[in-house]
Amino acid sequence: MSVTAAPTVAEVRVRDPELRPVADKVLEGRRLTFDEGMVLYRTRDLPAVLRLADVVRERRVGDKAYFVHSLRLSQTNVCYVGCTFCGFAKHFGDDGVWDYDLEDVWAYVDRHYHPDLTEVHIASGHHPKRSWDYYLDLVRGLTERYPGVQVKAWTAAEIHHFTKITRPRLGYREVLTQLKEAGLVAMPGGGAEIFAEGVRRRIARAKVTAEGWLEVHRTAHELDIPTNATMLYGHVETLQDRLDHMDRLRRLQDDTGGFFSFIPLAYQPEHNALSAELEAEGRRARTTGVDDLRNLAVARVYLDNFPHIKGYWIMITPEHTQVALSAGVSDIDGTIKDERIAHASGAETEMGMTEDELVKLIRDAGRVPVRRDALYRELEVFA
Ligand code: V47
Repeated sequence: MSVTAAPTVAEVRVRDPELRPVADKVLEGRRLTFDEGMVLYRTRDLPAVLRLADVVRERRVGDKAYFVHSLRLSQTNVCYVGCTFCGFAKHFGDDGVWDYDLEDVWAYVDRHYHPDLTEVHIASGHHPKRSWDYYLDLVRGLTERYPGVQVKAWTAAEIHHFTKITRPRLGYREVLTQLKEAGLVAMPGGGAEIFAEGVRRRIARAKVTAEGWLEVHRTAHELDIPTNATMLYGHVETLQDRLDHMDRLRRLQDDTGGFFSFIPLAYQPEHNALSAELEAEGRRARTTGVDDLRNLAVARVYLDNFPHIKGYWIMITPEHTQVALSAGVSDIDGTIKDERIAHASGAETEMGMTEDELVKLIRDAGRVPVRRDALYRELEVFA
């Protein structure tokens, strides 16, 4: 299939008559309505949905698939927000709690440092006692100590928390401006969970609201801080909730163009209150491979203004991520090295992968691996 010549519906073999007009629109490069997006979720013709997503992916990036030399840093797991899906948060005095001073942060990065390290991705808990200066010093210190390493930090939920600890109280714009002046280069997409109010109230009642999350990202984009967006799925949300989530992101992206990638996060159902609640109801929430693939494919087709859909191998396994490279995914995150959040909720994948493993994973899927930085600039093409 060539990158320029648009395949026809016949060429992508659409068997479901309800999907045909939707497929026509996708192949013509036209935007889908909400109802048409729902057809992608509902149809039994999953192979056609995956092929459509692959066409959209190929039109955007050709044969390339991206990864980054990254390090995850969670400077603390102290958090009192109480999201029910989370197995990561601890309270002071709990077993397994950690709370790094700046010296501990430098020691952590030194321990995991690699000459190709490009991005430190920071996400953590809402710590009730750390001062605002601590966070600025953390970004400044990383930027000064590790030249060439970009700081991608914190989630919109944490940015919202920072506005509450500043005295006098700062707004999103001031908090982000000061972080940017300290060296912040980009922001991760965590904390979005599911925007739909009913579900958000059940799983993340005390967290930043959907509107707040979107406002933080809008403000970041206005300040030229690019960001990502996530969606936590596979728990108590409906398929409409998932598409509604994507729809709100698509509208914000129309306004700002500041998102790089969309990352569906498959719910990890161990050691958290939500999994216990569901078990008490006689339910067990765990996404299947087909659910993961369809979800990524729907995202690729529906989010027509997002440069990349990211397959997060930590949560959906490297094997499914590899298959997802033929279902809309053009980015597989990175080496990561020390992932704590998904593993606290039972993820069974490794804590990190080597560059060689990522390159092989991409090559074996028939794609050309490209090592990128946090701003998606190409650093190395593994031809
Ligand atoms: O903010 C917490 C989610 C996020 C669970 O921007 C859970 O490049 C599933 O945001 N099951 C952290 N998810 C991860 C994250 C991320 C990952 C990869 C790439 C990027 C990026 C961002 O994980 C949290 C929360 O939304 N999370 N607990 C759980 N049990």
